[in-house]
Amino acid sequence: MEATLYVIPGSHPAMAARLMLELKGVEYKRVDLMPVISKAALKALRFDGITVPALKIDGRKIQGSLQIARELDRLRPEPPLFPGDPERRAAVEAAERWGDEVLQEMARRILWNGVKRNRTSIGTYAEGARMGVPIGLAVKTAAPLIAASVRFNHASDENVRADLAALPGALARIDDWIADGVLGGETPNAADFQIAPSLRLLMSVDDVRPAIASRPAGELATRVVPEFPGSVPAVFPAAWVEPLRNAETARG
Ligand SMILES: N[C@@H](CCC(=O)N[C@@H](CS)C(=O)NCC(=O)O)C(=O)O
Repeated sequence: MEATLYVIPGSHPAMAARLMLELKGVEYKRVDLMPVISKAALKALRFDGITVPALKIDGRKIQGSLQIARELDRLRPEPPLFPGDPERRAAVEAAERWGDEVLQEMARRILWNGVKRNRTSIGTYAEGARMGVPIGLAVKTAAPLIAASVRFNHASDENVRADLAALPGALARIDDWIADGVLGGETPNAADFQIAPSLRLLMSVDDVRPAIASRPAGELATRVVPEFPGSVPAVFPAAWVEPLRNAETARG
């Protein structure tokens, strides 16, 4: 099986695809792309969409972490990414979809707004990546790229303040799924692989990490994704972070 995975370093759905390929034991070549520039690169490679993860496998082009999960299960059924029982499969798919549509976007907005406030932090997400240009140079020229990413991802101050306020509810939902056995089984399923990288990306943001690390969601994230690059120092106004601190105190 010949596979090439196109990623952006620090991309959470790209990490999901990497981990699923590893679980399935599929050897692949990883190509690291710069954000924004990735869109043109993917067009040149004749992918239909403009986002990573993008996978070429045995001549086929598959884009999107959900689609990649299904294609991998089709090509290599063991170990399965979804439960065989239809009811349990539906629960995993619902959690996976929420991870894709809601949590992924929250994490992306919080990250880019944080990076906008501390631009040099962008370089920390490229640790271990092969970008084709020295990381120091990429960081120096990153300002327009960060501005474009903030716009593209709707990472406005207003949205991010609302995301930080909504995060305790999102974390409680994940803890509930873990308690119900939808997430957190011995072998991770597609929803674990979808949700854990978003949590890891959020945990790379210093203002957010304490609200996640010591709860079941945080333990799941570090177990499923042992290594995740990047770090944004404390950058958000205290009033924005307050809902997270209140949620921590309420949990004891
Ligand atoms: N929900 C899609 C989203 C993919 C997505 O938006 N990827 C981002 C990186 S995390 C991307 O390629 N953005 C383009 C850019 O940053 O220029 C998935 O799970 O595959």
